[in-house]
Amino acid sequence: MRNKYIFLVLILLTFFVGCNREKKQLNVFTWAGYVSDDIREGFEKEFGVTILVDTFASNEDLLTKLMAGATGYDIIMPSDYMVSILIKQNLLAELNRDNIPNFQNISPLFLGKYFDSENQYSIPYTFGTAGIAYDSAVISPAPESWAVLWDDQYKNQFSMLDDQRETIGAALKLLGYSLNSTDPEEIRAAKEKLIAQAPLVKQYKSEAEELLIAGDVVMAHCWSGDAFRAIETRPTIRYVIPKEGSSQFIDAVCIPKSAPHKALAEQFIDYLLRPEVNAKITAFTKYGTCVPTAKEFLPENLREHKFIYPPKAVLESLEWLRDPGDFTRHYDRAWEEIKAK
Ligand code: N2P
Repeated sequence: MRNKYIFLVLILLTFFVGCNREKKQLNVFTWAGYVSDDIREGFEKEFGVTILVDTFASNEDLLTKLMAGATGYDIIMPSDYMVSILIKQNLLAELNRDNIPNFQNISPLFLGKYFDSENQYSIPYTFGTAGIAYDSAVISPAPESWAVLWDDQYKNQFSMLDDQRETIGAALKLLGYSLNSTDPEEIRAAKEKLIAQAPLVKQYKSEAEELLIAGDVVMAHCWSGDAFRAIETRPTIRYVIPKEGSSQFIDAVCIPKSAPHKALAEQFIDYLLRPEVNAKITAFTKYGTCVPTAKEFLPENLREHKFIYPPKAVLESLEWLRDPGDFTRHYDRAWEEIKAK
């Protein structure tokens, strides 16, 4: 009898010691090229944990995974309109501000937005735009319109974002409509446009900078920071926001309701909001910082660059993507048909 107890105690002890030795793991689900090694390693060292980063190509990919019951994620980075959808679906945890004292470092310009008016569920990570990146050594004069992505002389030499709202959005803009159209006729027209374009498209890919850097394409429907990153390797690359207008976004940091390590996730958010860490986000992603004091830690060329801060006239041509509610199924269906081509 006694031996049995000793045996049991030994087993339990081994189990607990084993558990303790295992480091806590923070699981981050985000866009490609969004969390640099130095940001990850800085947190890992200071907090004695490991961070695992997994990536998605679009907000809809993220939503699909979460709706399918993915429960391992502690940190996710949806864009603005997807924050509203996730709140509505009851998939986000409320942030405890007591654990995020650096919240005060955020510029009010990026707080209280339509998608989370009290910032109960999100803090801003970066902001940017969508447009066209092109190699000025090959394509000249500079394109001005989305129409260049329908020019058959560039057949097989360009990519489109693998993102239903952005890509249908580009076609809607070309046609003179809103990114947030809820008119079935307009969605049909945009869909027809994109079906006609499909034979020209080399690839639908959200990580467009990879194609630009490899020289697989000379032009890409692309997000601003990713174009900016491609320039480091290929200095002839330029970025333009077409005259018909485009999208702008704020990508947020949220904690899913199902997060296994909520307190640690809040510590991570607080860490991201330290000015010197936040500067590393911009230095790496080439998207804008929402922490004004981070600018002190940024090289001159990243403080006011026009890729990050477009001129006023361009800004005025930009729209935010919004949650179209039940109408989303029209976008879903159109996208399925386009991708089937
Ligand atoms: C970064 C992608 C930016 C995300 N590679 C656009 N919301």
